[in-house]
Amino acid sequence: MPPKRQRDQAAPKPTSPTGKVEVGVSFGDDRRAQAGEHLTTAQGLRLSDTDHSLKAGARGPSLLEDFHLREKITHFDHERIPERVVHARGAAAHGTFRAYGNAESVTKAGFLAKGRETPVFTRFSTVLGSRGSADTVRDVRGFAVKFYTEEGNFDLVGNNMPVFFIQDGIKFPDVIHAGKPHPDREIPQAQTAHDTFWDFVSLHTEATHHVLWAMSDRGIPRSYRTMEGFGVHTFRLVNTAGETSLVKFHWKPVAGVHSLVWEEAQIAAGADPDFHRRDMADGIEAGAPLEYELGLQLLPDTPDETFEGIDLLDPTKIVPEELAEVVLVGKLTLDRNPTNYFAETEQVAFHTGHLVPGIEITNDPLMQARMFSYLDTQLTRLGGPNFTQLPINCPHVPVNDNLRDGMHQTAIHQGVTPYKPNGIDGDRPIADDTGYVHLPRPVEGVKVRANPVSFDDHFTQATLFWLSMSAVEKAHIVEAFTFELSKVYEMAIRERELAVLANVDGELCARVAAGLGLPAPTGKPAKGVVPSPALSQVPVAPGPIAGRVIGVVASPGADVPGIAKLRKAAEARGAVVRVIAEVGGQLGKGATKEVVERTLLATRSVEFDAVVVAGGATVTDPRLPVLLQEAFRHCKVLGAWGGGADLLRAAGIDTDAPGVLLADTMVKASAIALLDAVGLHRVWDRAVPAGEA
Ligand code: HDE
Repeated sequence: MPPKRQRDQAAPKPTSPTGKVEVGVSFGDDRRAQAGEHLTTAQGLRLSDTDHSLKAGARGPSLLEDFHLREKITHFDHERIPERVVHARGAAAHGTFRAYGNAESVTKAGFLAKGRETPVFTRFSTVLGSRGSADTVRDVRGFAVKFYTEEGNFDLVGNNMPVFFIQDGIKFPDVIHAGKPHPDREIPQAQTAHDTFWDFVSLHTEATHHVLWAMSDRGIPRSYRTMEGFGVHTFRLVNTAGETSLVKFHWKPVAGVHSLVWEEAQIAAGADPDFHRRDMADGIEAGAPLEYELGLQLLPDTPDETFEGIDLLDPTKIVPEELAEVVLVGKLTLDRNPTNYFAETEQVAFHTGHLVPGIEITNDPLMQARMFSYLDTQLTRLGGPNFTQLPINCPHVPVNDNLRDGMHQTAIHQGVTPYKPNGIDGDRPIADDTGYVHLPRPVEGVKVRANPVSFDDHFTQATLFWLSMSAVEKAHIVEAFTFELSKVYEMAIRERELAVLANVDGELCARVAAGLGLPAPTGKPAKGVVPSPALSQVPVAPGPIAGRVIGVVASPGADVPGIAKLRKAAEARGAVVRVIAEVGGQLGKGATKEVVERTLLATRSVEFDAVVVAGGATVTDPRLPVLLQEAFRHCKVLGAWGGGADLLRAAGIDTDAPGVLLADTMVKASAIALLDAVGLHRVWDRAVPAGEA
């Protein structure tokens, strides 16, 4: 129990950040929300006019005594806080984590106990771009989860790729400075297709494995819903008996792992820079939550911290799933959008040091540096040490920390003994071994600036990644390297990166070199590397389509009941149908009406996972062929029923090509065929000759 307030002491009357004392009474259900009938100053003074400053005459200068003008402008002047130096662009959602209970034997972490439900807040982000940059750029995505557990907050601050560019955190400023826009002109924004990035990674070859991931389809996810997540580092789990295991954390999306294609990502960056955050917010609003299962790759805690020759302290290495199974231990459901972007998504503060009993970090030198960085960065970003008192950061358990004062202190601490040991207050609060105990482990060594020798292999796992890709994924990787390197001005950098690729795979190097019109150097790629099929993201069977968008091209006179049938079938699977027409308004009469949600002027193909032309549709707008051709080129499912097929043909679409589904009428069977095809995500047969995919 905290010490009692003394008789002679008082404290400010309990209130909320918005000054409400009473709960309810015309203020809605949240005391933190501003409400009330009248506009006031920050002091609660009712205002009579907020449109005119106080002047010496209607044509005169403004008066210094205008406290309302000064308060309003001063607050506005300070609305922005520094954006995150990395991961500035992000979007987040609230949800719940439900544990299956099968991790109880390996960790005492309470939130993994059977049936335990833990509130969470998850923020997804890009790394390099500024806060206002586009969502669909080629980049790594952050996947940061804050669990408000019964033992305090646990933050799993991961990415959508399982490896990192650097092995030691001391190189982080280097890789980020190289990836950020050039310091002189501040271009290019939010991308790696420029000289400094490729200069750095071609010299710093430990980045090669991560660069392969970034140039693969993983660098341009379809949506947050279809991204895997990874803790990247190896962590240590501790169970109630004090036994330990090493672990790699995985998030497996229920919707499968899918990506955009590069041209689509580029168009989306212009047509809808909010592509991913809109997709997440719309999906949640429409009742299609984002779902992921938490997976543990459990590895024996051996003295050399190595598994099958893979050094588990090296964050540029994965453990292939074929060698160590990913055991699913719980489900994350994100089903509520934030109410206020700034208060929640911007102010949330993650930290790798927010740990709970049963989970410890390892000596991975990248992880070790992160333990310093995350707390430090919040001091500047959130303006002082009390950021944990912000509603989004507050633990959901009692806090009794003896930390005092500081900028923006909102707690009113009682007592006189914020120190230990103390005799005055019976040495409370208590610190004993019911709390977090760092498992005793021997540490010894010579003080050096060095890495283990096992960190020196920079290429074998890059080769493993390349060899694990399907033909279409390989083609995308070649295209991405060729695109990025052709944006590099310095020829020496292009050549140096080709020399790096030569050590990954001769074919990869030759194909990129051919695209750049340069000779392909020879290298020494590792031999006998066994591919890991789990790394490929091409689905073998139709997956869920919740949150997917099907565009239906229509016009007055189109088969509106047919559209309604398709909508019903799509909505039953959590997908959305949007009607596209030349002009807005409503189609159909009576009970079966369809609202035109997109006009050809205001949409692009990138908004849709599949495009279908309704029977009876007549459209002459020249934007339609562009939309259909883009969807075809991006290997999306196309379809038509009745006379709609004529519009496909008029756009130059080969209606005999794979993934172009024609039907006489829109009946249940045609809807099912179409939706199953969307479940396969793309029609890769169109991109790659049959048999090679
Ligand atoms: Fe971060 N990283 N990071 N990082 N990181 C930040 O913390 C840092 C690293 C990751 O949505 C910063 O609050 C260092 C790896 C995510 O708010 C900062 C190093 C991984 C987010 C920081 C790394 C990450 C961050 C910036 C090398 C994947 C966004 C603002 C030692 C496992 C969290 C902030 C959010 C954010 C430092 C490497 C993931 C500066 C020094 C590896 C998802 O503290």
